[in-house]
Amino acid sequence: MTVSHTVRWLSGMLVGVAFVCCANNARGGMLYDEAIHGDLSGDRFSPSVLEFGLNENILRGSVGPAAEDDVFTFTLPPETYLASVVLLEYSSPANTSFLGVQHSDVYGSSFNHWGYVSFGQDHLGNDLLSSMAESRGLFEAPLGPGTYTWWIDEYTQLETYALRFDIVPEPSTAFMLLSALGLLLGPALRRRS
Ligand SMILES: [Ca+2]
Ligand SMILES: [Ca+2]
Repeated sequence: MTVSHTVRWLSGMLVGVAFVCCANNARGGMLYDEAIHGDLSGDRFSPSVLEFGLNENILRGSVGPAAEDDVFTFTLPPETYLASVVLLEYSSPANTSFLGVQHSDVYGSSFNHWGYVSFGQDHLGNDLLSSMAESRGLFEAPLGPGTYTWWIDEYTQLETYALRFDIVPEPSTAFMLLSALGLLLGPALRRRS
């Protein structure tokens, strides 16, 4: 293959890569704010279904006192993973709240968690997902494709919170694209040098 053929082939590949990237960006992250979109379900067996997308998904709401909990579920499609869950905002007189996760479309048990974390002001700006993974050692962060249900609870006091769920393409996808570009660019650059 001549250099000109290689360059034309590379151009076609770049267009393809750009198309894939744009398509992925089109499924961008979302904002769910209870003040705008309504209270999330408090039923562990009928959670609110959220359509999270790639990039940053922000969830803002409140729980407690009494039995006001928030339970929601979302599905990570193939070739995506949940990289982190960052606490952006938090306010509660108790300063101790609970976030649990189940690898399921419901939260079947209120005491047998797949992963969990107790969090408060000290966790602002921190990734909670790694602590949840370490809590029982049943999974590792990041989370891969699948359906996960989350439960936010505050025992006695009003709690307001904002969480950011960071969803990104699987490393293998980006790695394969970069590897393909490297294989294409390598011979072309060597011939031109
Ligand atoms: Ca709520
Ligand atoms: Ca609720």
